[in-house]
Amino acid sequence: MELRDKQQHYRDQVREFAVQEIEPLARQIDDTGEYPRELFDKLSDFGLFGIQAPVEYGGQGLDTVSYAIAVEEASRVCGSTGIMVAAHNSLGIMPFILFGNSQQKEQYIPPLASGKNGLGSFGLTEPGAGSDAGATKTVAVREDSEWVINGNKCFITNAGMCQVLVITAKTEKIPGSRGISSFIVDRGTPGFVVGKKEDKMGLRGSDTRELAFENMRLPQEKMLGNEGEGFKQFMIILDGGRISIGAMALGLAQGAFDYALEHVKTSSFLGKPKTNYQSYQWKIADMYTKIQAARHLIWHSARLEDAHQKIVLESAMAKLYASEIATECVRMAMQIVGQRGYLEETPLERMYRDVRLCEVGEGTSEIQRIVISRNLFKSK
Ligand code: COS
Repeated sequence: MELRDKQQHYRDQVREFAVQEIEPLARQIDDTGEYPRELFDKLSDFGLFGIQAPVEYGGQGLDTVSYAIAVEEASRVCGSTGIMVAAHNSLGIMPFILFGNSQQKEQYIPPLASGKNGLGSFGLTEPGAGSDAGATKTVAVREDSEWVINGNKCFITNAGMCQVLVITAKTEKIPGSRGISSFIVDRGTPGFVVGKKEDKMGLRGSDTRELAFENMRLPQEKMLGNEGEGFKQFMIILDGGRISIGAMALGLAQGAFDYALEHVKTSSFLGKPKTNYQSYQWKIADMYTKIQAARHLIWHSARLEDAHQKIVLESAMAKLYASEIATECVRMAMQIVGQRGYLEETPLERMYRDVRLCEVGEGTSEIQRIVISRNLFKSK
């Protein structure tokens, strides 16, 4: 699948930036669980916090294919950076781009696109409403001209670094997903409590937290879109988010593959180059084929999105396939490299932990299969 010249040029630029600036700090980020401020500022200067935000709001105004490329390249060297960039762009800013009124766009997109004052975040998941996103228990009750919000959210990416986030809350007592609305919550709003950072298996430099809303009062102008539209808005956002997590999985798979390929090309076994052995040849061939197939699915979804076509089916397939082959490829790379891949001195053990999120985060593989099969059952 060919890239346009501009996309190819962007890919080269992001790769160079990722290799020079992000990769040398990837292990430190994983070890400490802290994201260095200096590197964060470099991501901001490079424009990675406003990839698809319109130029008039201070963003890069790039297409979805370029966005997927940026997430892939960042994740190829550092999963924590990949998910931070992915969650911010697709979940943090996109609700404002797609559903904000002009005042909300003007107020929120420029600072989010720069990232200098913090990131954007997305509060959908709750302790009792993960895969069943419509089971939201957070409630917003109207009192005079304000909404009083109570509830909890969990597994919220970038929560500790966010300047603003969009959340869902039930505004009407209608069962199921209808009656859910979206609200904009600024950091520092009284009653908005950010919990402690979660201690995760992988992606340790990415900031994941619980949130609580305790009699948090918001004026009507903090509602995003119309009352009752929250669930559909979030489903549309997640369609795009699936391209991002697919791209993140792809980057991790490509990073592991590159490491394994280099190992095979430069090592020998029983006095012969490893490239001579079918055992290595087949593993390398299988990995590369699957990685390319995943890239095709991701870029195809991204192109459909750029053409304003529906991507529900395609993005679910892209995320499902990329996540599953990425887990397989990282495991295969470790098998190729042997015990050295199990040591912290190689990136493989980190990738092995990082990649596991892709099959369980932003919609499990099982959820993707539900979305795919529902689409097939209803189509003629
Ligand atoms: N785009 C636009 N509208 C959509 C949509 C989409 N992708 N998906 C659903 N909708 C609409 C439906 O058309 C329906 O509209 P009407 O009420 O007008 O008929 C409404 O939303 C409800 O849809 P549905 O009945 O399919 O909702 P369900 O509760 O059955 O949804 C799944 C079930 C599992 C698909 C949904 O809860 C889901 O995607 N869960 C995963 C959530 C997730 O990924 N969480 C991780 C977040 S981490 S940031």
